[in-house]
Amino acid sequence: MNAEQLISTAQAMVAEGRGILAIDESHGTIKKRFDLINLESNEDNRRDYRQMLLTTEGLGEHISGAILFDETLRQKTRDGVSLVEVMNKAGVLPGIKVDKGAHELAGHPGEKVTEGLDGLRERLAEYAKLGAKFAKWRAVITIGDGMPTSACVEANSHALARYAALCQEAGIVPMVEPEVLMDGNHTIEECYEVTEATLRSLFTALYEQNVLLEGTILKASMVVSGADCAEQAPIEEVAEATVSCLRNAVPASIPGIVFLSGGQSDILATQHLNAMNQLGPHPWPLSFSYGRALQHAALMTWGEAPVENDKKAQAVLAHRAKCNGYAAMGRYSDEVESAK
Ligand code: 5MM
Repeated sequence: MNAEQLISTAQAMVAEGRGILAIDESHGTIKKRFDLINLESNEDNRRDYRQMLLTTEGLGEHISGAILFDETLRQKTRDGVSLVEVMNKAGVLPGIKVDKGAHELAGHPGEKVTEGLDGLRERLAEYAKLGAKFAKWRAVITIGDGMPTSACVEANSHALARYAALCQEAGIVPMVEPEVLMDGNHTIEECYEVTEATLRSLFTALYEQNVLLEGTILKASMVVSGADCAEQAPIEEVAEATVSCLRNAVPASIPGIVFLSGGQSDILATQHLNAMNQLGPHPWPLSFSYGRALQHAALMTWGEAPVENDKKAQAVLAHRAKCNGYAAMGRYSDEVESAK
């Protein structure tokens, strides 16, 4: 493990005003996204779409890295240039999703554990050769009747920590993502409690597995009201609760925290990030690693005329990236949003 290299990659991922583009949808998820634009999910269409995103002019200005799915890391543009090369030229670090998805946790109906540790050492060695600089593993925690159980939280933390240690051994920065799902009618207070317990469990596991925190990025969910909760906490409350929860559970040695959007609208995800940064300074940079909240509008534009609309969709992506880049500095405003 080269600690210096891990630390400098991790710091580059959360450089000022920059964040991560999450385009690591597995085949099942990208099919759901393409269904929205009535497009078949086949290898060429997935390449065309992701090529469009990654060849956006000036992408590196507000995007420090992009998380890819295995297929994309190996793909080439229609002109035969590897997408990894395209990213390197744009100053966008290549990342790779290495988990094998969340599966039913035996003995715990309704709860999931993320799989993918078997053979991970060998897969990481190959990904490093293919140019991956960071990796991502997502665990999902559900809030519900009697959930989460400590068995579920601990099983997921243990897997995240084992994955993180293997990444660092391979010279790859681990992005650890314990996502507390927004699904359900729970209150923001319940979300706070579960998120804090999940983070405490995760950092205990990372410590036990000898993971270098300075070379690790946390991908966190925000502390929000459940999607079906009658009372939705306003932006300021979400910002204060999320920051307070993180300050209580995340060591200051973590080089940065990036958020997932989890089903929030594009603009709300940007507003939440901005509000949190306006409460700073914080012990760590707070930035973004959005999937849907960065891609949705661009996907809709592209879907009207795939490939033909590349430039139009790229302008939409560049705009969302800029808005979130500003939010990562606490400088987002209505003027930034409407300046297209
Ligand atoms: C892009 O979506 C990612 C892949 O999910 P699947 O393995 O289920 O296909 C997902 O992990 C994503 O990186 C994060 O959840 C953030 O995405 P959102 O849309 O929540 O910002």
